[in-house]
Amino acid sequence: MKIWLDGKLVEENEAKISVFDHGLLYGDGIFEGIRFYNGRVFRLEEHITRLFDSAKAILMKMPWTQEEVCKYTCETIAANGLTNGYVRLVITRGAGELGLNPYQCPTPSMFIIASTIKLYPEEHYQNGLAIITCATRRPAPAALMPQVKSLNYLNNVMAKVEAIQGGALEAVMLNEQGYVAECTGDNLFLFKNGVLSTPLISDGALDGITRSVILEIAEKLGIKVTERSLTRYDIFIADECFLTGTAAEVIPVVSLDRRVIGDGKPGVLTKQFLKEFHELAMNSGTPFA
Ligand code: PXG
Repeated sequence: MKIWLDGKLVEENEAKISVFDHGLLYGDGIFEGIRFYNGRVFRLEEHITRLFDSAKAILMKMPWTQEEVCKYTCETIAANGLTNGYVRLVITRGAGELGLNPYQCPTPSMFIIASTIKLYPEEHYQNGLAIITCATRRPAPAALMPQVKSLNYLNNVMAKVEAIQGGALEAVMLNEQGYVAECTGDNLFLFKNGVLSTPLISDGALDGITRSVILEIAEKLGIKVTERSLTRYDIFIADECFLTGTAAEVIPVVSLDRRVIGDGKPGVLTKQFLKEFHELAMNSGTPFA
């Protein structure tokens, strides 16, 4: 596997970063996960824009332009001979002295990995996912900005552990007020009486790219959407529920905390959104070959 690292494509075993890198020492850095389908990168510009917004928010001065980062992303995928898969971009604060001060790190490091990812077994895309609510809360937006796709994922990792230990593959995370924020690596949607609802970003959700694709599809289909504070109650009484994310794509949810949602099968509207999503994914995007 060829890895893009600070301007060069190198072999995997040569792709190394310093133990003094603040990305490793403090989680001081940002990332993006992007899928490519059929020789085209899905929503590349949106992902790279979010990456640069994350950089701006954490005062990281980017030595590359957005166009350059798009180009390096495409080059890395092409160099690995992949047609469908997943590309991960990581930008760390770079190597510096010990101590939190990011100004100790003169230049950020970037690496790009083009690979594949599978979050959930195929059967759950057909039959739906059983999820649980975890006790681990999302940090308050004033503590850690939810829009920043940072390298601080310990909160999400601990929530994922709770899911697994509770016999589920994914967990709903609540914020400090008890409102639904999102899952550990996906945004959450539900349908009630034909209306699509999803939590507010200010309730602690990442402003997901797949989330915005779903909102576009809803607009195209003329389905009413509300972005609002949701509680577990709203999920319990929902007709349908599904999760979205680059890695997860669109996956139906059929129970929460062992309570059946709707009729316990992936819903009609969810299936329609799944289909629309795959059509968009397979037929749009930035060619990389
Ligand atoms: N919430 C969180 C906390 C995420 O990390 C999403 C929502 C969905 O956002 P997008 O923009 O992808 O629709 C994410 C994204 C991985 C992996 O390696 C995780 C994500 C994306 C890609 C890979 O587990 N999470």
